[in-house]
Amino acid sequence: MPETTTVNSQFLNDVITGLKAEPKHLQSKYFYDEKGDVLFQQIMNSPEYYLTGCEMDIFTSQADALAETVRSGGEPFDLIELGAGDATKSIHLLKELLYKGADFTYMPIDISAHVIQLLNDELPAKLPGLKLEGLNGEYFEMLKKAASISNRRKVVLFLGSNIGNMPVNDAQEFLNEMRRHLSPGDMALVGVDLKKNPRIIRAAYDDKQGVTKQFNLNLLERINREFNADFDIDKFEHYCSYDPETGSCKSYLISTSEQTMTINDEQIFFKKDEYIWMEISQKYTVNQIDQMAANARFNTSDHLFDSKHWFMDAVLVAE
Ligand code: AVJ
Repeated sequence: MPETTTVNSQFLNDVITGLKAEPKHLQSKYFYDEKGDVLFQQIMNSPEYYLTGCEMDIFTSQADALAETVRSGGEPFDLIELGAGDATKSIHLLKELLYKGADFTYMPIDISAHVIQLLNDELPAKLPGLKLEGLNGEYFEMLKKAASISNRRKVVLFLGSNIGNMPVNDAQEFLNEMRRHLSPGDMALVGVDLKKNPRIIRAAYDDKQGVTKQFNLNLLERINREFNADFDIDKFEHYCSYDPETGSCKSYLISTSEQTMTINDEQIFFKKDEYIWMEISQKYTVNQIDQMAANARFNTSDHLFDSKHWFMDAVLVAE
């Protein structure tokens, strides 16, 4: 299939560019192959990883208020979710909107065709009456497509602290870009992990069972599997840092000895203790997000918090 080839060669290019760079880095968006999906599920179920539970708390205990905010006024609208996954959180909102008789179409966008297929197959049975239009592709391309399908008011969900997977400047640019695809009055609900006790944050990305370590190592294994490369997984250890000043939490894989690996006829040399930067999970303050939203021409109309105030869903309205 030509599409798979394009996707794979992009992946291969990114891997080789990243490994030849100084310092070395890989992109966390490639964590999510079949095995990576399973490992991420395990992370979400680990006692240390609080993010999912916190946002679930917001979506269950404030479902009513959230649904009222989202349907504001009652005109028909499109509910577009970026990176829908299995929709375990949004399903509570969908249920509440249906219960209130809101007129909306749920449009999950995901880069994984498999994810869209599953939602298409399973959601309508779970939620009778739901209008569903799954879009398989890149976020902003599909946002454009959504706009070409309908001209109704849009509500965009970008949950789970996915915005944290970008450095602050890129996150700002992401909000700017999202705003360009929206019209005044359109809404975005953005899930943000907040700055908190540094030990709690570090523990979430360095769980005792070592699932996060496996999650990171799986990307090396994936590269071995898909490109016939020869990473020696046993010669890398996982390290994670959190800087309370900047709010950036970063994951690394560190080479425990001098070694050389080969991918696609390229030799990649590692010094002992040389690292590959794998992922950023940026944490924010409420004010920071308000400021970034304002920079992107959004008004923050509401902040929803979990009971511990560890996580926030910010309600942004396009100016
Ligand atoms: C899916 C990007 C929100 O950064 O918290 C979890 C991914 N990485 N543990 C996060 C992740 C390591 C997660 N996001």
